[in-house]
Amino acid sequence: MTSASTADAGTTEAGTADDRTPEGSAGAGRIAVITGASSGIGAATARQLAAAGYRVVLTARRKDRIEKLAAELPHAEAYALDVTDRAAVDAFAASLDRCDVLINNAGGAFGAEPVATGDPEDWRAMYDVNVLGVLHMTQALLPALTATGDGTVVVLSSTAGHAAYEGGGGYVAAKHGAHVLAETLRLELCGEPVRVVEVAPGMVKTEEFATTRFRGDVAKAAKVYEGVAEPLSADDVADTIAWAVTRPSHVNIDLLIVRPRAQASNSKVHRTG
Ligand code: 8X3
Repeated sequence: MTSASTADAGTTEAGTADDRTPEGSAGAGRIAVITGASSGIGAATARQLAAAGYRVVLTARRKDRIEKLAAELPHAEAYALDVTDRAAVDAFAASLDRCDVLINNAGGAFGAEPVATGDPEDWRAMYDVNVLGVLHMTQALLPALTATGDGTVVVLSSTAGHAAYEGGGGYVAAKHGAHVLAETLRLELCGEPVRVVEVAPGMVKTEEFATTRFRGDVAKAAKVYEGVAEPLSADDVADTIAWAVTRPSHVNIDLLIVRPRAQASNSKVHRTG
């Protein structure tokens, strides 16, 4: 068990319901840390890894949300954490007894302006959370991941990390950064007992992604998914993450690009109506 409950004042532990038996056994005795676990893909991944038998450590800035989710899951803990705060990340890492899997999910898009008019502060914030957040968590947990003899780092990039699109701006730039971070890390860790997996989702309809990007403009956010019969759900993406993580240790799924059938590229989407 992690020692999250005994760490600093920012720490909370909730819902270690040891009387509930997880459905799966792939993760038995293993600990998975998930960033951005308060909603969307992060929360869905926490549910699926918990179902696979992992003890999950949910991290996010919104303590109330991760505490609530942790209380619903078997063997789950919540730890309030901002991945852009290096000192806080280091304190978190020091509170763990072990870490087998790190899911770098925290991220997001702020704004959809063209490059000519994008706000540099938005660009900075996106670089901070989508790239430096991954760097902080990975650097801090790499010793623990290596020590297990079978560690896995997952980087949630995006199709925005593989192709540019108008209005993608700082998000496209930051996700390209996350993509090459994963690629570089995989090269550098070759020979070490740590896999590096990148999952790059396309159009995923979550409660927050587009609304955050459009600064709370719900109508604009809804337009993103307008006429698309079945955008991906957070569960669809979590399913691919859980699959990649639960492959045998010697199998490294380098990169999964996951889109809905109706989306052939970032700019080619089939819409009806
Ligand atoms: C989200 C995919 O197309 O909005 O990461 O950039 S997209």
